Amino acid sequence: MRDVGGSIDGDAEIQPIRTKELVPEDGMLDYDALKELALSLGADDVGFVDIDRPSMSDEKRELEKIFPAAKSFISIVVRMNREPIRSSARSIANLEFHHQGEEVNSITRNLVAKLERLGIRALNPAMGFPMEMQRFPGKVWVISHKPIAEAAGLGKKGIHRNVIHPKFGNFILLGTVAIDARISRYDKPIDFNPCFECKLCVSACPVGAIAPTGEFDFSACYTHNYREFMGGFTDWVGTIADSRGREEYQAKVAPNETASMWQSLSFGPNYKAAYCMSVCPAGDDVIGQFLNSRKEFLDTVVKPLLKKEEPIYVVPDTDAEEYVKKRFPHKEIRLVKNSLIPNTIESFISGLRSVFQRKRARDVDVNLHFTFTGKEPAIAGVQISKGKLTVTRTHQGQADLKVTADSGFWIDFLNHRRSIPLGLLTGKLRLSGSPVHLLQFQKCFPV
Ligand code: B12
Ligand code: SF4
Repeated sequence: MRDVGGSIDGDAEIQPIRTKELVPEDGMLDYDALKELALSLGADDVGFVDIDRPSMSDEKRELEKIFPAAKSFISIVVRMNREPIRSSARSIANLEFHHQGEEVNSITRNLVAKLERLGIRALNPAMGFPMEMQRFPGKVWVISHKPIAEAAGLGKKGIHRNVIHPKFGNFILLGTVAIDARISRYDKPIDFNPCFECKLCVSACPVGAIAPTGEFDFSACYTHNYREFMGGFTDWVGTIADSRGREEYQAKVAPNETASMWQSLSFGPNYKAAYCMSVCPAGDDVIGQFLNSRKEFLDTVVKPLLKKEEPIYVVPDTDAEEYVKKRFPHKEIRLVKNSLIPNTIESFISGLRSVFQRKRARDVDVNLHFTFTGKEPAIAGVQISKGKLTVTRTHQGQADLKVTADSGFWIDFLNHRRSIPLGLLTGKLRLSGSPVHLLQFQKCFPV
């Protein structure tokens, strides 16, 4: 028996792993021994997924580029302390997010180290950051932990799109390790959703990002919650560059906002909200307080977040701006630039759904056929009908407007460097159909 136990990062007391148990003769990892290993390293729950499962196709495609040997996923859950996450003092919630985020990274890293010593190749994409920022503003994360955790039977996404563990509720962070070995048994998704559709998350979100029907306004959440992350930070740098002096800068950015940015840069970026997670009563360990007294739950958990006076970051002319004005008049609206403006045609097409403004689109009915020429040739179909968006890589049905554009021109137009009239004049843009439809399109995707 080979002992590969002992502390890896110096502070974890880890049981020695019995190699024969974990890696029997057939080379397939033993389900129970692997689970025990992950739990001994600090995971609160663990599940295994075969990478060839159809629901894993997106993740498999990503891993083929960086770790083609991958055969299985180890999905882990780490609990967070509830009261800090629920606190309306953001510094307290952020301390918990950051601490447990590091914990997930440390557990998955230690798991990789253990497995590597047994001759098993393993890889641990980050819990959150760092991400692949050269892809920004496209999909910067390498793999999505949520679908893997769901496939591993560790919970289901609730209306708020966070994974809810049946016992711990949504007060969890997720981690994944990809390995080049098969496991003797794989887990199945759980057959019920712990979300019981109370919709407290819908009412708590300060920017209205969560629809009662489960749609999610990515850009609203991202603009506010991630104000001190990549996109908001880029916008802040732009504000400094655009300001002619201290006075102009201070008229645009309050001293407490500058101080908050300093804090994020020094101690890790601070999330502005996450209220959807704070108020979710689902999960066996969590629900008791809600069932005992709904009124008390609302008074002590939900209302302090609703009442909190705080700056809310929104892009002008978006659903979020309208929502904050109506629902949270006591919260201070801070108008900021959209930081999800595409820099490639691919990020334009794939990012459309992330910036789509469902409510502004409720009376829009339009079918657009885009054809891009030049450096980045591509075609796309965009259909908007009664607040619903369909994006296709082909032209579907009868177009109300055909837009043929040089790809470089289109990116410049989206970034406010070129105008529609200039495009038409120079032949870089051709429209076939009523230009009114282009205005309708712009209404649904404010830039
Ligand atoms: C990108 C990202 C974000 C984005 C987008 C969130 C999202 N729903 O995808 C933003 C910045 C908004 C965000 C916010 C938060 N995040 Co985040 N985030 C991630 C990240 C990096 C990838 C998420 C992902 O895979 N998205 C894609 C798919 C799987 O997500 P989805 O739920 O199915 O939703 C998308 C699609 O369905 C689509 N969609 C939705 N509606 C519609 C409608 C139409 C018509 C179409 C076409 C598409 C479409 O758009 C959605 C958004 O992309 C992961 C870390 C990782 N590497 O996995 C953490 C992660 C998901 N985040 C996490 C957390 C904790 C948060 C926050 C609470 C942040 C915080 N600490 O303040 C909030 C919660 C917001 C929320 N309610 O979802 C945890 C969630 C833990 C859990 N219990 O599930 C994760 C897993 C990190 C971790 N390792 O634990 N996050
Ligand atoms: S707060 Fe209620 S509706 Fe929202 S995810 Fe949790 S259980 Fe579901």
